Amino acid sequence: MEVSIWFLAFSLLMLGVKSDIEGQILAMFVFGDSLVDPGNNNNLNTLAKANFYPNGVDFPAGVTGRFCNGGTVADHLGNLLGFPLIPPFNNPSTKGSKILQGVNFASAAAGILNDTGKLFGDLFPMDEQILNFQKTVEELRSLVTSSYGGGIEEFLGKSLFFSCIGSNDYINNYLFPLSNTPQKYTLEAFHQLLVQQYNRQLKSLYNMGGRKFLIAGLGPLGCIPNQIGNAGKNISACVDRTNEIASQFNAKVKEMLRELNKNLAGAHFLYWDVYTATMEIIDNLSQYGFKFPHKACCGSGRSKGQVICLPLLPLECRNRSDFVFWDPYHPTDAFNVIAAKQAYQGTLQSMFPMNVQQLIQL
Ligand SMILES: *[C@@H]1O[C@H](CO)[C@@H](O)[C@H](O)[C@H]1NC(C)=O
Ligand SMILES: *[C@@H]1O[C@H](CO)[C@@H](O)[C@H](O)[C@H]1NC(C)=O
Ligand SMILES: *[C@@H]1O[C@H](CO)[C@@H](O)[C@H](O)[C@H]1NC(C)=O
Ligand SMILES: CC(=O)N[C@H]1CO[C@H](CO)[C@@H](O)[C@@H]1O
Repeated sequence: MEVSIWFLAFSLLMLGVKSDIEGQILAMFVFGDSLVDPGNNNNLNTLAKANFYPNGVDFPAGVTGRFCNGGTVADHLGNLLGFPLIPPFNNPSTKGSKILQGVNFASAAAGILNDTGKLFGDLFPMDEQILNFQKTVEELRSLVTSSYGGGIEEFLGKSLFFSCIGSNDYINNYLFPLSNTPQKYTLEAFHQLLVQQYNRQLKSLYNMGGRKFLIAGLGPLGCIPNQIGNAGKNISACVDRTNEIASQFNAKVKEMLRELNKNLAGAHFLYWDVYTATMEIIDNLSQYGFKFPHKACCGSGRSKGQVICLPLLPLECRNRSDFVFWDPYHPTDAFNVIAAKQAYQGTLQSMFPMNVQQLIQL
């Protein structure tokens, strides 16, 4: 009897230790486009890069290739999870112990489709980001055994997979001026093509060991200065048609993730409703500390949305945190701080009420 009480106490103690370990997230792997690219395009032959001032003007690490005055939403989310900056895959120094807390594969101009963004030059489309992840897993295999103790499967199962992709498939493909994609696909068929490819891509990340996924839906693409400046009739309002297109895609992604959650054992895919969260901020601007919802801080032309942020342009906006948008396509550091906090501890959406903080406890 005494023995079993001790055994019980010992077991509870072990459970306590185990659940502490289970509450940890060991690494973060990031996939996506320029919204989360930390400089993977710097050494590629492409126009889609941001490794020049005034990008990074408010970033401790300075100019890095991030399309932002400060940190991306992946940087701020990583910070909340206790990670240092997750290094870019396409950098010779990203190797050895530096990859033990994760790697960022995101590439500016990239989309779900291989063709998306090609008009700007070289890039890593989602399929190639996944191939690059596979290379990282091979490198991690022996590192993980010697430093973490557990196997690679356990390690990946306790990692966060963050994906933020799809905007370019619309903005720089289907909706791009003179694009021939609309001749090949109806809008509905194009949404379906993207969601079917994305489904295959997420499944392959699951098959390689991913279990905890944060999947960002598209933001209100009709509200970016690029759309307002070029396609908007009213510079004080978002472009409804572009917003509708983003919403249609999001609804299909959400449904697709619901299926993955049902069909893939042990998988947790959180759908992050970035669209609603961003509209909430735009509609209640001052409550979030912003003054300008529709025009970019750095850029030129109508709504500062027609010409990208370039070193030659004077940086007129001294208070970057007054702006939702840094340049014609990307939000400011101030916005990314709010968004990351929301992913970490807020309500991501009403359907499956769980946030990243809860996901990592599973
Ligand atoms: C996209 O390109 C990659 C790498 O070149 C290739 O492996 C993959 O099969 C392509 N995807 C599709 C859907 O064709
Ligand atoms: C432009 O949009 C704003 C905000 O929705 C609205 O208040 C204003 O009436 C619109 N102006 C025109 C000319 O439609
Ligand atoms: C920047 O913001 C601060 C505080 O909100 C304000 O005092 C200052 O006048 C602003 N500067 C400019 C150039 O807008
Ligand atoms: C936080 C907050 O005040 N949100 C408000 C934003 O605006 C909408 C529509 O005006 C309100 O319904 C929210 O309560």
